Amino acid sequence: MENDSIDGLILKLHDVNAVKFGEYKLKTGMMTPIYIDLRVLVSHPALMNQVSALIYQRVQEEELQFDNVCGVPYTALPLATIICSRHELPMLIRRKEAKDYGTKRLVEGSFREGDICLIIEDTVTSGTSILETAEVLYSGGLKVTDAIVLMDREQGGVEYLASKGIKLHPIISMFKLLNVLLAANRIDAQTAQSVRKFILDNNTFSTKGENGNGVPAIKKPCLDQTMELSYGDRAKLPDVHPVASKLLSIMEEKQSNLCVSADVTISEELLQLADSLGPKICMLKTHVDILEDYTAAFVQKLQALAEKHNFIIFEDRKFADIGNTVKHQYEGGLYQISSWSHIVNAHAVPGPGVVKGLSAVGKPLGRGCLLIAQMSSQGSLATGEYTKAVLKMAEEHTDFVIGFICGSKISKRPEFIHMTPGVQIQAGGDVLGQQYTTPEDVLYNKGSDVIIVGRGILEAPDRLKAAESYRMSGWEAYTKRLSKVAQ
Ligand code: 5BU
Repeated sequence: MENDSIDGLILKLHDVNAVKFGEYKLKTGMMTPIYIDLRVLVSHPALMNQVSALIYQRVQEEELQFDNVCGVPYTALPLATIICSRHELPMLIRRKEAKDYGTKRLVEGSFREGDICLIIEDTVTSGTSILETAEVLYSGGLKVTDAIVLMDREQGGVEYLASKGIKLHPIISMFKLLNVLLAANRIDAQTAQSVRKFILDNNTFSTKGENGNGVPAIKKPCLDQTMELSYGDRAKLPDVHPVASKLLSIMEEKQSNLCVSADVTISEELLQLADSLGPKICMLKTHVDILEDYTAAFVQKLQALAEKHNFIIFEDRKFADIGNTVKHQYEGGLYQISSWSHIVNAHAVPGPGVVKGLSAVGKPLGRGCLLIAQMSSQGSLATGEYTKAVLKMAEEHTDFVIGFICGSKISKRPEFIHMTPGVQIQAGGDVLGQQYTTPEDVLYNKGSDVIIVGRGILEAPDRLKAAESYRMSGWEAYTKRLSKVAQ
């Protein structure tokens, strides 16, 4: 099915007020922040035709086999009528109440015992309306194998109907609808996020199962279905850490997901790099312990440049000791890292104490921390179960941990930022086990958020030109990813 036509339809449905945001009560009694009211469709004939055409297109794509068609009364009734009239398909009408005279039939139209009837519905929440109609059809001797719905609220209808032997084919899903409205600036990120949370928290099928209604409990909808937000939208999420929010806003504003790894050994050269590449980057990564001439005055100048060019400072210290020791390493010693670096990182090897120790120092200062979930070097032990344990540790410390150093996206929480080192324009490696992959691969295929580039820029004949080319390819890969996911 063409994406453009679905996107256009969603916007039109919003135009005619068939999609409303606020506080509404559903038929089930549940309060909802989004209400879909497709009853208004009958006042918009062009829209009626468009919806009917999309439903029929879906019937063809799925190669559905059936003998007659029934629209769930009342909203889907005219849709079924248009489809059946245009394609000369036999239609059935389900009565809501049997007449008390004449035939007393609940299903109008002619059919034979064992005929398969395709059900058409406008909106599905739990799937009970479709089942009610199916049960009336069953009592008349018909069979139901498939149903098509224009709008699926993704609250368990598909699973519930599947458990009853009916395959539901949705045309528009709730997450798709939110994506399109958000991309067109019809709603803001907060609204989209609160609706998304509501949908995930209110799966009628999984809760029914717990209540012993004979419906097996299943997991909530898979988070893979969640929408991909832009950096700017993620910066505004209610639960995002202030440092993550700042970084994401910078990325959006400067159209840059490039972090330069300023691995030079003379402080003046580092400052020059920061000043010249500052406009191209969202973040500057340092290893201050490789500087030959570190001074407190140097970090003051670096902070001033971070202000001037609006970038975040990340000292790649990789803390990896017990909580009490990392506290001292972070706060004290020669470098007093916590006083100037917005972000630091840590290995999870010591257990949660390392995060707790760093957090005791960094949290009051409003700093953030990345956990090293994977490494770019060959033979790294940070893989598989270890990576999963790091993810869990991060989820338990979201007041301080803002994301990961990793090779690919490991968490679906949009509040976490994924950063990947080992990036060059051409894949390859160095003699000491560093492994490189390309900006396109990291951002588009692997779903990471930030590319960390050192020698790819530092060893280029023109560092500024190289930085601009990494910035551009990183941004292009990210925008391509956003448009891919808006499906
Ligand atoms: P390169 O010159 O682009 O290879 O530099 C990569 C930088 O990222 C360098 O400072 C490393 O210390 C850092 N790094 C990395 O390469 N791989 C990792 O897994 C981690 C950090 Br963690």
